[in-house]
Parts: sequence; C-alpha cells; structure tokens
Amino acid sequence: MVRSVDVDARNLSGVADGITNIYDDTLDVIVVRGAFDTATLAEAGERLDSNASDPGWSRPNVKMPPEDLQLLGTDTPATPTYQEPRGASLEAYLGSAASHAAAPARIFKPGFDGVSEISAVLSQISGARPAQVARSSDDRPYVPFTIRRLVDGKQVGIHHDYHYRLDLYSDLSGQVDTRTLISYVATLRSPEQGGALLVYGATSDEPDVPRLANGFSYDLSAVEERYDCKRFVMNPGDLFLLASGRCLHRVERISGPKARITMGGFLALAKEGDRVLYWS
Ligand SMILES: O=C(O)CCC(=O)C(=O)O
Repeated sequence: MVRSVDVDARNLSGVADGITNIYDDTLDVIVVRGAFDTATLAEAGERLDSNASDPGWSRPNVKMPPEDLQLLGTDTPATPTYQEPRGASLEAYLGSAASHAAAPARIFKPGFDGVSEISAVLSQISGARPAQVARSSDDRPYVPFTIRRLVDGKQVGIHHDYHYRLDLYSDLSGQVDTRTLISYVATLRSPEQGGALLVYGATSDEPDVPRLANGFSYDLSAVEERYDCKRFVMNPGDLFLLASGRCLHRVERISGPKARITMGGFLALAKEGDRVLYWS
C-alpha cells in the first residue's frame, strides 16, 4: 500500500520530520500544498511554456519520443537517460553543473531565489535539519534543481530512482545515507489533461516485479494488475516528496496545448544524519 499525507504549507506540524519517516519506511509520499508562492511559480511556468523563445531546453530522451522530456539546468541529469542509459560520468556531470550555474537565477522573477526557497521548505520537513545543495568531496556544487517540461503526448514511464550505483554517484553515495533516495518536485504549470503522478505499491528491491521481455523495463499493465496505485494531482506552488528510490512511479501522458512544467531533483540525509543534501 502507498502511504501518503497531504498537508497545507501553513501547517507543517504533521510532517515536521517527514523525511525521516520516508527513510524509516513508514511513509512514501508527502504532498505540501502551497509550498511556494503560487503566482511566482505559475508566472515562470507560463513564460517557460511560450514557444516564442527557447530558453535552452536540453532533450536527453529525444531518442524515445514518448519520453522526450525537456530540461533546463543541465544537459546531463543525475539519472539514466536514453542518451546515456548508465548516466553521465561524474566529471561530465560536474562540468555541466558548472557551465549551467547561472541557470537557476534566470527561471523566476527577481527576488525569488529558488535555492533558498527549496532549502527552507526541506528544512521544515526534516526535523529542522539544514538542507543544502550537495557538493563533491573536492567542493564542486551539484545541480540544485532542474526544470522539466513535458508537452502534449509526453510522459515519464514507470521506474524507480535508486541511482546510487551509477558512476556519477561514486562520490555522493559516500556522503549520504543510501537506505533510500527521495524525489522532490514542485509544480510550475499543470497541463489540461494528464500529468498526474502515479505511485505503485511495488518496490525496487522486490525481485519478481513483472518486466517486459527485454528483462529491463517494467511491464506496466502487469504491474497495474498486481499492485495498488495512488494518483497525485498537483497545482502550481505545490510540492511533493516521494520515496522514489523505493516506490515504482510514473507520470501520466500529457494531453493538450499546456505543458506540465516542474522544478525538482533528489534529496537524501547526510550519512551523519545531521543535514539534508539535494541535487538534480
Ligand atoms: O515529475 C514528476 O512528477 C516525477 C519525476 C520523477 O519521475 C522522479 O522524480 O523520479
């Protein structure tokens, strides 16, 4: 069963240590309504969805048209992509992070600092631990968040995000508590149809979750037959945290002229348990 809570940002007392609850495997999803200023996020979403000028979207899944996600903030995300199924090397990732370091400041109207906003909210749901952008052992910053755009006909297929075995995690996996990994995603723009997050009661460590004949991809219809599923609909300003290292999940196919635009990444507790580190 998928265990979730849905709270208003004005009263976070019920999820004051929510990140620990996800780590302890007593909770899978936290939805925080109005975590960020709705008008600010919606304005950025509308602007980014205008095709009048390309802000520099990268398209790491262009080879797989239904999953052709557009990204701002890096061209080498901290996940496998269809371009690089084993993920980028750590050097390529950190190099891309450095060359995109100015990107977050261009997303929102002046005065809204995405990094401090994310740090503040995450801190409030992690037992008041500080939340910081991850840095490599030689002190180079990871990408704090990426902006993701899914247009008409696009989706995110069923997957989990237990990525610590990828080369680009060789440094970070020594710094964080690898029992799990958590996705954080805030909505800037909602599509007219589709775009909900679907989370399944199937986990990445179960050996017999149904897979397709290629032995790699999950068999969505067999998973949907066997496991329960919860559907989460988000509006601009809302944030969710998901035990994505554990729970299989996907994003419904978008339909209509409005894109789904989100801001997100991953987070984990530091090994010492005293901080939250986040990256994308
Ligand atoms: O965009 C979303 O809602 C989910 C993104 C996702 O699949 C993830 O964080 O693993």
